[in-house]
Parts: sequence; C-alpha cells; structure tokens
Amino acid sequence: MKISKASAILLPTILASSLLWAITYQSSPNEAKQVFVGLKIRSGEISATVDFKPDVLNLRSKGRWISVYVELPEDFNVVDIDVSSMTVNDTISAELSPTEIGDYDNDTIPDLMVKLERLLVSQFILSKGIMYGNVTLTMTGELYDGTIFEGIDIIRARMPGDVNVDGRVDGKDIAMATRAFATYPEHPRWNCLTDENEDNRIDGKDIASIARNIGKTYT
Ligand SMILES: [Ca+2]
Ligand SMILES: [Ca+2]
Ligand SMILES: [Ca+2]
Repeated sequence: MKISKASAILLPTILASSLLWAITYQSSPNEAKQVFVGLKIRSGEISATVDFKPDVLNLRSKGRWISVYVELPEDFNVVDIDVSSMTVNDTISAELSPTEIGDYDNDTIPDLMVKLERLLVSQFILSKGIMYGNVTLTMTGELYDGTIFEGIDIIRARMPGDVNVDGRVDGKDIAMATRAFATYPEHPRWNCLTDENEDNRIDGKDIASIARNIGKTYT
C-alpha cells in the first residue's frame, strides 16, 4: 500500500504526541491531562476554550440557567457552531435560544454564549454522588462542516449554607460570610462563594440562609 504524503506527515506527529503524553503522564498525571487536551490528534477535532458561569454552583439554588462561553482556535469561527449539537458530559443539551456572540472576557477572541438548564446540571452532579467540591464539565459540539470541538472547565459545586465548600455547615461558613458582609462584586472584600441567594450582595439574607442550614453535613 502506498502511503500518502498527508499520512507521512501525520503519522510521526501522532506518534510524537503519544510519546510526549506517555512521558509527561508518568511525571504528573494532572499536567499530562492538560497537555493531552492541547494535543488533540483525532482528525477534525479541535480544542475549544469553555467557561461555565457561575464558577460556584449551589446545587439547590433556584437560579434558572447556567451560561457557557465557547471560544474556538484561530481559523475557526463560533458563527459556524451548530448549537443543536452542543452537549455537556454527553448528557445535557444546550438550549437553542437564547444564544449570543460577543467577547464577554474582552480578550478580542469572539465567544458564543449558550444556556444550560441549571436544574439538569445540578441533578447530573448530584447523580454522581457529588455534593461539594470540584466538578469537571466537558462541552462538545460540532461545526456545520462536521468539525468536532471539545473543551473542559472545572466548576465548584456546593450545597446550601456550605459557603466554604468543606461539606459541612458551621461557624466557619458564618464567619466567611460575615467577613464579606455588605459587599458587592468589585468590592475588595467581595467573596462570591458567600452569596447564598445570588443577588450580588452579601447581607442578612445570606447569613440567615447559612444559619438555617447550620449543623448539616454533606457527604
Ligand atoms: Ca473572548
Ligand atoms: Ca462549610
Ligand atoms: Ca446575597
């Protein structure tokens, strides 16, 4: 069989990438994962930058939506993303509307914003037995030309009252919210973790919510 020019170039690249991954993996599994994400070698698959908001998800919050911002590598355009193909952890589909193209992080790279139903994400996390801590969410999707993209983000999940995300509600949580009392985003003492009711203000309502949950442990 004749080897085409393209495979003559691609094959050594794949081998080199795999070797690099294997070497790095032995030294540090976590770093290797990141390197590996940057070295997508399946043809037609590209790495996207994704950012899920909020960064901290109260799993029992009444908030309706989670926003996800997707950026694609140079030479690809977020306009070409087929929103109906976008799913998180192969389970949760992105809402078809609203969507918005902008540059929310002001890095001059256009991003596509899509929404996820928050309840579905919370239920998914809880179904994995996770009540607090870091959760990795993977967004995959396709461009209209069939190119597949994938990107990951890590958010923090927590339960009501557990603002310091240690799995229990106690005086430490009250103390943390007290330190941020009477603040709002941009304030030097602002701490988004302590905003129980997500109204961008730390006040008596947040303290009361923590107090109502005092003594609870989440495992
Ligand atoms: Ca951007
Ligand atoms: Ca706590
Ligand atoms: Ca609040």
